Amino acid sequence: MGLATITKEFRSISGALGAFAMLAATAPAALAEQAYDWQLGMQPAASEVRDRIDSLHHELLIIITAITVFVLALLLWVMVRFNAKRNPVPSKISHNTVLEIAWTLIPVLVLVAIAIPSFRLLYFMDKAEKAEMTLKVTGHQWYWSYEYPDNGNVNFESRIVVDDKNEPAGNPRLLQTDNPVFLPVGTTIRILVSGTDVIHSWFVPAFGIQEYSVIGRVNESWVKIDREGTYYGQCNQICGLNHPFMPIEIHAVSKQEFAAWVEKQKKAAEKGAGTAAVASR
Ligand SMILES: [Cu+2]
Repeated sequence: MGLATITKEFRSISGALGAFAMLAATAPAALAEQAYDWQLGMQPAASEVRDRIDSLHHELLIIITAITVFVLALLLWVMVRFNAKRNPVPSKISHNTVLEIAWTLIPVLVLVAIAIPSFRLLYFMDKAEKAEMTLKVTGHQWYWSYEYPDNGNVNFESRIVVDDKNEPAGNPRLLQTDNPVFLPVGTTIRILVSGTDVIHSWFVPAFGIQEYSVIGRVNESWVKIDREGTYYGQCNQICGLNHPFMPIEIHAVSKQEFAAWVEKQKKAAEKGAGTAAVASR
């Protein structure tokens, strides 16, 4: 490969990288709460739990990179310095107490250094401190149902909106539901997850929540949503035929808007013989 070819290669690679960076930077803001084409990295965080998950991820990435580089350097050193040509008479030493203690103790210390922030995060995610309201989520084959025990027991089923050619362009495919979940921002919300048939999993990446919905059990999680917007999630436990078709759509709104939505749901429930399966779009 001549110098000119290398320069040309480099130019095309850096051009592609530049285009890629621009693509990432100009990803439509409206789609920020869901995955988009050619996405790199994770969805932006919308809760403190997810912020902390991201921080731990970054810390681990640094540790992993350092270890990988160190091991690679050792391997290269051995290959170059101690190959059969340069080192024809190999050493017969088979023990070195200091070295053996070091390569046992250092990995233990690295694991402890990882375990401390990891457990701290695990307990932070575990339960809401002083929850202001509760959302109960139930997984079914193949849809979700929701209950708001602290808000007049509003409850409804939420099913996928299948592809509709009349939908305005830009609406996310296979992520929309007929009855989106409404939640207030800036509110500590306890989330209880259960199931009725097989194991599902309520997964909302932007909130950092992935909770199994298990029959006869109630799993707990929580969220305090940072900002208004529409957030999407999916069942991420293989649960059967229509596993990919039970999306989660959450509209995070202001406390006032949420209160208004609750009132609307309650009124509709009174009219509709006690069941509040109200289309809210
Ligand atoms: Cu499922």
